[in-house]
Formats: sequence, C-alpha cells, structure tokens
Amino acid sequence: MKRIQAIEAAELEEDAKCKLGGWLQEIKNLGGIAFLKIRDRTGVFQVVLSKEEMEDSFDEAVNISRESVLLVEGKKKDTDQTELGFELHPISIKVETEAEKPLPLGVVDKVDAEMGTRFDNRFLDLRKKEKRLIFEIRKHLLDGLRDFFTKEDFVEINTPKIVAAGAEGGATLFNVEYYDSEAYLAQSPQLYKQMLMAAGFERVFEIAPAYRAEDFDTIRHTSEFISLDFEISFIESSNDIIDMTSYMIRHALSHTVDNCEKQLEELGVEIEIPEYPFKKIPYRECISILKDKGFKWDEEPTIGTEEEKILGEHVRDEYETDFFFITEFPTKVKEGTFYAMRKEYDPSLTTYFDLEYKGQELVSGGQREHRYEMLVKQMEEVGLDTEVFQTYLDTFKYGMPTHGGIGLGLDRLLQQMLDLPNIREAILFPRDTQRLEP
Ligand code: AMO
Repeated sequence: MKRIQAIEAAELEEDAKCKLGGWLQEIKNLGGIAFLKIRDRTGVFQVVLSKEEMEDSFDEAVNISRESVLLVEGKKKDTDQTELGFELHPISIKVETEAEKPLPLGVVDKVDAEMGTRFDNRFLDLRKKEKRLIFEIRKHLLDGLRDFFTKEDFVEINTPKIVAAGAEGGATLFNVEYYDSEAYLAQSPQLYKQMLMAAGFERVFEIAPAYRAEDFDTIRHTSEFISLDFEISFIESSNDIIDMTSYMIRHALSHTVDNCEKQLEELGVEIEIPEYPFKKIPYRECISILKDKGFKWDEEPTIGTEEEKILGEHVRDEYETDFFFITEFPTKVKEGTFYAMRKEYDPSLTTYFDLEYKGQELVSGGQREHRYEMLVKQMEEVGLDTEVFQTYLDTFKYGMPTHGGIGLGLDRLLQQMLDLPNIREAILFPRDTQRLEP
C-alpha cells in the first residue's frame, strides 16, 4: 500500500484502510489504551492502541522513542476528538528508524531553546510548524516575484559568483583561492547586470546568493544572503526604477497574501500591500525630520540603524504606511558607489535611493553612469584602480544605453513581512561570523 498524507486520509470514508507515515511526536499511555500522535507535513494524526488487542506489541509500541519515523497501516475511524477529525486503528506499525535519546532539541516544547542550539540542530528546529511555515510563505513570495518579472518580459539571468573585483567596496570581500590568482565571492551581480545592458538584454533579473564579509553581528546582516536584482535600460530617470520597484513589491506581496491565507493566519501576520505611488522623501528632508526629533551627530549627519527606525515610525504615523523611498542620496554618502549617476543640476547629489520597510533598508538602487569618460572620472575621484575594472569598463565603450536597477535582500523582505526578530529565521542554514555549519 502506498503511503498517503494525513490530510488525504481525512477525506477517506469511515473504515477505509490506509497507510500513513511521520514522526512520533507524543505518546499518551493510559494503561489499557494509548494514543500515538504522529506528525507529517500536513498535520498531526492520532493512532489508537488497545492493550487487549495488541498484547505484547502494545508495550513495545508505547516505548518507541519520540521523533522516530513510523509507518502505520490501519483503518480510519471518524471522531470529533482530534484535529483532523479521524483516528487510525492500526493493523501494523513499522518503526522505519528509531530516534536516539535524548533529543538535542525538543520539537514540541513550549519554551523555545536558545538560538544557537536551534541553529546547531536546524533540521529538528525546522520540524516545528511555525518555523517551516516561514519557508512555505517564502516559496510563494518567490513565485510572486518571478510572476511579476515574467509578466514584465524580463529575462532571468545567472551571473558568476567567483569574481575578480568587487562591486560594493573592498571591506566586505571574501577571498577565494582561484588557481594561480586571487578571486572573491560576488557581493552583488550589479556589474554583470550592467554588462548585459550593453549586450542589449534591456530587462534582466537574478535571484541568487550574494556574499559579504560583514565583521559584525546584527539581526539584519548575514555573510550569505539571497539578493534579488533587476536592471533595465532606456530609462528616462531613476523614477522609472522606483516605479518598477514599487510595482514589483505590490505584485509580490499581493501574490503572497492571496496564496498564503492559511499560513499567515497561523503565524498571526497581516501584510500591508502599499498603495502606488510609494512615499518618497529626499535624503536632506530625512535629515531635517531627524533634527526636528532631536538627533545630533558629531560630524556629518548620517542615516544609520537608529535613524532608520525613527524615520520608519515617523512615516507610519504621518502616512500610515511601512514603505517609503529615501531619494537623492548625496554623492558624499554614496561615495563608494562609483557607478551612481549624479544629478545633472547638482553633482553633489546622486540619483540613488533606498526603499525602507518597517524602519529598515530593504532595497538600494538608482540610475547608473553610462558615459565612459564620466564613469572613469568618478572611479578616479574615489581612488579606484581602473585597470582592475577594465573588462567592466570596456562594455561602456561600444554603445551603452541609459540604465539602472536595484538590489533587494530577499531574506530581509521575509523578515520584515513576517515580523521575524532576526534575519536568520528567514534563512534555512544561515552564515555569519560565528557559523559555518550546518
Ligand atoms: P546594497 O549593498 O545596499 O546594494 O544591497 C542591496 C540589499 O541587499 C540586502 N543586503 C543584505 N542582506 C543581508 N545581509 C547582508 N549582509 C546584506 N547586505 C545587503 C539589503 C540591501 O538593501 N549593487 C547594489 C544594488 C544595486 O544598485 O543594484 C547593492 O548591492 O536588503
């Protein structure tokens, strides 16, 4: 007989024979009768054991260790005493594999274990429904994003993750031994997206890992994250990118809400679908809002974690939304970003923006400088060795359209959407300064 899932068994007629399988979550032994609660992906089902009917095998069955994998063939009996509306009267019980005792991490314990213990034993941690639901929602979020890009006629790309030069500055590069030369793990696919604009692709997107050697521990940074990037050409201004980003967010969130009603209800989460157009606040205006709120800086004003949080609260109070763009980043602030197009009327400002979500940066992007001479000039200004970037620079010499794009941290989006306390909860096997395993 083929194993079916608990939820499928619930649909069967009374007395139908079926085979179910899962992890033994709990045993309730009342002496003459015992209940096994077994969990599969779809729910927890109950198997009723009778000492009178089973004799010796009863004692064996009630002593099986928790979290062992069992296959049970039996008869379905309807009851209103269980979550799924049925219980199974067993014909045979097979212990597929027995779990060792004690478990390094409880699966149904009321109190959550320390985060370190949970992530050391992530496969057990993920047996908990509320942890697994996050990844079911993530799947629909990704579907929503891909669906958007398909509708908008984008090409999905994969760019190299072993690269010769960084896109986001040297400080966060991971070194890789690459035969006889030095290489790095890619921080962002940006330079490749741009090269594909020179190749005439016009609209590309990528969803792939990006690597940053962040040497600090925060609830919103990891060393490896999933970066969603798009790039579009023949744009008139960075507003075209802001618009595309806004439509993308709206589409992906609506798709998730439409497809994850059950999961979101179980997690007790409501997701805002922001109205178009999203609120835009120029950087200098953000600084004056912060000044009005009593912020003071020793040197130049900056927007860091605390500032972002306060701005997020301000926008929520004033405009009833958790989303807003910070626009017109000063050239000084985006100094490392040598490729940013500056405002024609004021080169001290760039066309770069961030999208903030619940007081945290979610997206960075803007219009790129597409004119070869200007790009070289900007690179020299920040002291970059143009030779290192020569293959990238060459693509600007033979016809490059106006273009721009964004990078979005997918794990951060999920973290903020579901109000997760730490970005690591949105990642199956996170990587940080302390963790390389599992
Ligand atoms: P930026 O460096 O701002 O921009 O990154 C874009 C987005 O990626 C996410 N992110 C991270 N998420 C988790 N852990 C990290 N260590 C981490 N670092 C970044 C954030 C961030 O907003 N090349 C540009 C994009 C572009 O202009 O196309 C870039 O990478 O959500």
